[in-house]
Amino acid sequence: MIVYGDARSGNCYKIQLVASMLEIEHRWVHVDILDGGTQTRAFLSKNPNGKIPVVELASGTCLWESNAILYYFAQGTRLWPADPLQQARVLQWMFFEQYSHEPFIAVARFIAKFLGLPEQRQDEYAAKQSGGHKALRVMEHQLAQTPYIGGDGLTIADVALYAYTHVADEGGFDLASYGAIRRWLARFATEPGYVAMQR
Ligand SMILES: N[C@@H](CCC(=O)N[C@@H](CS)C(=O)NCC(=O)O)C(=O)O
Repeated sequence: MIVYGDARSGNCYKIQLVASMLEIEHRWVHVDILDGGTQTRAFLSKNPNGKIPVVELASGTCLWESNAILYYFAQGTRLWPADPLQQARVLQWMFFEQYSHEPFIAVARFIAKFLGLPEQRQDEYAAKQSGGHKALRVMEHQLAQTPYIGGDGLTIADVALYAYTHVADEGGFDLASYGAIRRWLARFATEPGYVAMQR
């Protein structure tokens, strides 16, 4: 299996995490998004949406969208619950991650860390802060009640949300007032198979 990605991207780091936690052998091929690496004809044949991560299975089939890739690998493992309601709960948090969390926290981080906070994107960066903090408050509320985001056990919803939450400071989000989130981040980093993000 080949993973096309950039290790500094949270969406790609999710795949690195799940592969390590589930001991899935793979080869990592670096794709540079700032240098047009996702817009080449060869890359677009793997993902017509022109984004990383992409996983190319041994059969040659390609799968994209980070959370769909997490689901593909997690089925039948400790990271995917058996109960249908719990499964829906995990999906609830993964959709939350993509619609209410990543578009604020990941994009603010991209503007600051990858682009160096250029003048023409400073208003956009500032506008991302309130949405990011709203997402963090929602997570804080849940994590004050349960040890993991979906309830009592670790799932791919934790993997999906850990990826950008643990580097939220790089997007200007101070986690000091989010005690439950910080305890959850610390707990997550002790899970078997955990690997740190290359930053
Ligand atoms: N919803 C997608 C988002 C993927 C995404 O935005 N990838 C970024 C890097 S983190 C990318 O490839 N950007 C390049 C581009 O949009 O041209 C996922 O979860 O995989």
